[in-house]
Amino acid sequence: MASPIHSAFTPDELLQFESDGYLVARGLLRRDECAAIKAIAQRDLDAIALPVEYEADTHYPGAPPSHDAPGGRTVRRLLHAYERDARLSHCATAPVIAARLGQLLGPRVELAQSHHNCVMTKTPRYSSVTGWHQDIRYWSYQRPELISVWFALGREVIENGCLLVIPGTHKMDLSAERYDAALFLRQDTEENQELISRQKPVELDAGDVLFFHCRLFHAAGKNTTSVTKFSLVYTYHAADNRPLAGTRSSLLPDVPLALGAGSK
Ligand SMILES: O=C(O)CCC(=O)C(=O)O
Repeated sequence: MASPIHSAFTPDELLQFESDGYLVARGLLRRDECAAIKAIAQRDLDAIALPVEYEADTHYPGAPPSHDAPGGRTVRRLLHAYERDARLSHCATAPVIAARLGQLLGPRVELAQSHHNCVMTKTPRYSSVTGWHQDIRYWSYQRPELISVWFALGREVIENGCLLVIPGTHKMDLSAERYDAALFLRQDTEENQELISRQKPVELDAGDVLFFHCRLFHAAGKNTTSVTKFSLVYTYHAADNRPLAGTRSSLLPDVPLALGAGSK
C-alpha cells in the first residue's frame, strides 16, 4: 500500500531543508493530475503557445545557436504557467504546497510570477546543458530568501536531465572570482571542482515535488532519452520580502496563497 500523503513537513524534514537547502516530498500530485497537466503542456508545446523561451535564447552548451538554426524553435520553457491554464494555477496554490511553504517561509506566502512560473520542457533532440548556478540571480527581492517548487510530471533521472544539486550551498558565500561573467560556477578552479564533486542527482517520479532554496547551487544535463521531460516550476517568498522597485521582479503582481493551520 502506498504511504499516506502528509499535509506538512515533519520536524526532521524541516531540519533537513535547513541543512541541505532542498527537500523532496514524494507523491504530492496524483498520477492522473500529472497526466492532465502534461497533456496541457504537450498541447502548448506542439502549438508553441506564447509566451515561451526557446533553447536558442539560453545560449547554453548544446543549444541551437539561433532561432533560424536547426532546432532553433525548440521550446525550453512554457512561460506564465500561472495564467496559462486553471489546472496549472491550481497546482501553484494547492493546500499541500501552501501548507509546506508556510512552514518554510512563514504565515504569509506569495507566488512570484516574474521568473520560473513555467513548464520546463526538455526535448530529446535539442536540449542543452545548464551549468552550476544559483537561481537568486533571476530575482531582486529585499532578502535572498525565495523557494522554488519543482513538480515532476514524469520520471526525472540523470538520463533525461534531472536536476543535480550541491547540498548545503544555500548557506555558502563564495567570492566573486569563483563565478563566470554569466554567474555560473567556473569549472576551471580546484576549489570549484571540489565543490562540484559533492553533487547529488535529484531523481523524481511523476507527482514528486522538489522544494529548493534560491541560493542552492544546481545544474542539469541534456535529455539523452527519446521522450520529452516536463516539469512545472513555481517560486515563492514571504509576503514581507518585497520585490525591489524598478526591477523585473516588480513587473508582475505577486499572488498571495491561502495558508491553513500549521505554518511557521
Ligand atoms: O532543467 C534544467 O536544465 C535546469 C533548469 C534550471 O536550473 C533553471 O532554470 O534554473
